[in-house]
Amino acid sequence: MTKVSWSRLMFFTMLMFVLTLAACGNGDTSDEESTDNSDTDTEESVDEGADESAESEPKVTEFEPAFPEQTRAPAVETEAELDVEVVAEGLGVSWGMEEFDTNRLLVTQRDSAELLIVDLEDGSVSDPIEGTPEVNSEGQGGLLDVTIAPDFDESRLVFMTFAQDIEGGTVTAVGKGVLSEDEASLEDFEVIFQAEPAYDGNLHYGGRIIFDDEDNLFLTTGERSDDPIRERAQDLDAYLGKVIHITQDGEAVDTNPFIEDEDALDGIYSYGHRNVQGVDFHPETGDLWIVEFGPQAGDELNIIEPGNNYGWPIVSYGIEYSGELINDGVSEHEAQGFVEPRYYWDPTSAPSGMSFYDNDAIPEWENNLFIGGLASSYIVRVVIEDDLIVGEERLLTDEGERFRDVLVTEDGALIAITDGGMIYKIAAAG
Ligand SMILES: [Ca+2]
Repeated sequence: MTKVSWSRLMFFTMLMFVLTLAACGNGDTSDEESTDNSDTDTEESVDEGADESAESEPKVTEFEPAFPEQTRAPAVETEAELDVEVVAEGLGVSWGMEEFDTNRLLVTQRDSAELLIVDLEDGSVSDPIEGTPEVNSEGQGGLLDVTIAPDFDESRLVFMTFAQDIEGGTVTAVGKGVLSEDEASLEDFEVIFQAEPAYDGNLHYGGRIIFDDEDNLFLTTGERSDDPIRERAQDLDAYLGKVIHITQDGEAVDTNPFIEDEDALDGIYSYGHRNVQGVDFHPETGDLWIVEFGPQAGDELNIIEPGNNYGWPIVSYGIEYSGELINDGVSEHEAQGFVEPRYYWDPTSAPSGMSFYDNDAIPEWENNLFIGGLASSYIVRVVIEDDLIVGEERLLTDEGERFRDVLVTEDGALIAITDGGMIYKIAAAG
C-alpha cells in the first residue's frame, strides 16, 4: 500500500484547468463522459489565492444564476489532518461499489463486466464473482452500479445495473442475484427492469441505484445523448432521462406520481434529466439528491421531488459541445415552469458517483456531499446549508485520475474508485 501525504494533495488552489473542449467539437467524442479518455484539458499554474471561488477557470456561458448560491460557491478547505492511501491499483474502469461487509467492498468493472470483492484492510482483490450478466460494453455501456438489499444479511441479494442488448438496441437494465455463502458466485441472476425504449447507441445510460427507507429502489437513467432521442427526457412514455422508482421485483412503486396517468409510465418519479450519474439521500433532511452530467458546462445538483420536471433539453445552464446554444440559450428553469437546480457548474466538474458524508469521524465533513469528477480529475466536496451550496473544495487534484464513484464506509473513511483502476481511502489522520 502506498501512503501519500495529505499536504501534497492540498495545493488545488494553485492549479487551474483550462478546458479546450471547443477545440474538439466533433460530436460524441467531445463528451467528457466519453470513454476514449481523449481529455483535451490543459493545466497551468496560477498564483495561490487568485480566486475566492473554488472555481478558478473562466465560465463557458454567460448565463446568470437564478440565485446567488446557484454556482461558483466560495472555496473551503478541510482543516482536519487526513491520510490518503491507495488501497488497490491495477483494476479496470471501476464504476460502482458498495460496502457489503465491514471494510469489504463489492466493486464493478465496467468493461470486463466483472464483480470483485476488495478488502480495504489488506488491499486484497478477489477473483471475479461468477454469474454476472452479459452486458453491452461499447461506449459508456458495461457493468455499472451495484448495491445490496436492505436485508442482505439474510437474503444475500445483490442488485446491479448494466447496459443490455435487447431488440432494437440497448437499455439500462437492473438485475438481481444471490451472493453465494462462499462469495464465489451470484446465483439465480435475473433482470427485473429495463429502461425502455431501446436505442441503437452507447452513450448516457445513467445507471445509479439506491434503496430508500421503504426498501424500494431508485434508478437513474440518461437520455441516450443524441439529438433527437434526447428529447424523450421530456416524454412520460419513455424511461429515458428519468429518475425511476421500483420495487425489488422491478414493479412501479404504488405511490409513484404518474400511477393514475394512463399515458405515463408508472415507474417514472421525475423527468427532464440528461445523464444522472450520482444519487444519495441527505442524511439530515432525507431528501433525494442527484447529480447530472451537463452538456458543455451546466452539470446540475438537483433535489428530486415526485412528478417534477427538471427541464432538459428545453433549458440548461450549459451549451452544446459545438458551442451552439441549447434552445436559443434559455437557462432559467423556473420561468419556464421547470425546477431550478440547487447548483450548477460552469465550467464542468464532469460529475459522476456521489455520496453524503453521514458519519462523525471527520466532524467538519458531516452532511457534506462528495462527488467524483471525471475529466476534471478531482473529488468535489460540497458544503450545504438549508439546501444552499455555501462552499466547495476540490480533493486529490494532483492524482490525474478520473474519479468514477465515492462512498463513505461505516468507519467514516471516504473511498474513491477511478477509471484508472485505483481505489483510494481518505481518512482522519492517526
Ligand atoms: Ca435542469
